[in-house]
Amino acid sequence: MTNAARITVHAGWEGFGVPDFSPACLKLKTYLRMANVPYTSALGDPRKAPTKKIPFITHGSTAVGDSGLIIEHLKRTLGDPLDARLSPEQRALGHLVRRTCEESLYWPLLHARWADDAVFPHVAEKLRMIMPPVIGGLIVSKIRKDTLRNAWGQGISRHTGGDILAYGRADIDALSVTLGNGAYLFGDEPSSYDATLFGTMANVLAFPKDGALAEHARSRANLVAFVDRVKSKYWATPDAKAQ
Ligand SMILES: N[C@@H](CCC(=O)N[C@@H](CS)C(=O)NCC(=O)O)C(=O)O
Repeated sequence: MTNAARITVHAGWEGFGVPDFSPACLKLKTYLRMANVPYTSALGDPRKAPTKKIPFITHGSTAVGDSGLIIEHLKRTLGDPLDARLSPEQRALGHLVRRTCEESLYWPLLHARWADDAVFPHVAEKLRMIMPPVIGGLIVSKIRKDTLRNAWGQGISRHTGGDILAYGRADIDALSVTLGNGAYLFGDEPSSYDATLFGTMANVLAFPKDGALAEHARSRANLVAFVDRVKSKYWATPDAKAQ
């Protein structure tokens, strides 16, 4: 795929053994790698993003936010090397996989990272890396408060820890059965939906590593092998940093 205008991905960054510890950011960067689209990456500040969330991209003079909308934009402007071959049934199943990752399993993962007082300091430490030195701690506390308010609004944190875990485990099991024994969701070549599955599952497995959600994910050998496969094929090199 050729690309005249430069693409900068404003996203998260490496941490906890994953190339980007934001599932949506890791999905987008993996999509770009799978589609063979060159990009550089920059630390993403949600406050500067079109949707106030990361990732967002600048592509020439155009800025686009939201990993799903960005991928649609890339397909429109650069072509669709990964998904063009998929049947309507595969697209429908891929869509359900994507929604399960992003709208369902996202929440137990968020809860595991942000709600537990023993786990959150590790997240805070990573966030502090892009914060101003003196007031950075206060900003991180505010982000945590807002995130936990969102988790309450969505409903996940109104449940017991056991129920939240059961909710996440059920999603992991469904993803494992859907993936089956193939290399990727739809055969030997990846689709955009594999990028999504990787963005989520690599993060579930990575952090919190000792948590019950990761422990359950480790028991699903095909998901573990899938994450290893995508990592070794598409993440042999780190991101080139934007100047
Ligand atoms: N639907 C969005 C979700 C992106 C998202 O949840 N981004 C998080 C980081 S993982 C974020 O920017 N959070 C900052 C905030 O909510 O203020 C996408 O796929 O891009």
